[in-house]
Amino acid sequence: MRAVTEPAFGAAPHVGVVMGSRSDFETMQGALDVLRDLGIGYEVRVLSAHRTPALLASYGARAERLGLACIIAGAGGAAHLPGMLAAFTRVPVLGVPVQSRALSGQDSLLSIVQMPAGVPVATFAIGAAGAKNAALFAAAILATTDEAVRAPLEAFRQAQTRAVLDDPFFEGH
Ligand code: RP5
Repeated sequence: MRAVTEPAFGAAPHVGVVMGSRSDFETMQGALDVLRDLGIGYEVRVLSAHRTPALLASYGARAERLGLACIIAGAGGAAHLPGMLAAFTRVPVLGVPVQSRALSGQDSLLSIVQMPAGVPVATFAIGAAGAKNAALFAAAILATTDEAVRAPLEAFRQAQTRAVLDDPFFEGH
């Protein structure tokens, strides 16, 4: 298994970021940016439920030993990656439906969200918003036990609120 273009960030990876294809990278970059901004360690891999099923199985089986607190898994089309990973590990899987060309990501969303009872995948919005929110959700999980994550996450939320309140756009309208 090898990283795509991003090296592992931070001393020990805490979040696994995986995607079904190199073509998903542009979408998943949003998750990496959020994790980096919050100082959260991560590792990046391409794993395909269909093209590299054995690799997916071995990654899932080793997820706990790798020290992953959760796995953000993005895939498009017949997006079986998050669900299959969830079948192989007890580490929480956060699924990101990548926007497909043919069906605008509706296929990805339905493939990821409609899991059978017993094998949960937390499912996020289609595309860029989903990737960013999956990373923020991963941060929220880590923040329950790690002050080093809680503080920057809180700062992000406060800055986001301030940006809305301080927006001068409507002044004079
Ligand atoms: C899925 O098929 C991937 O997650 C990707 O979104 C989609 C298309 O993959 P490529 O044909 O671009 O490699 O498995």
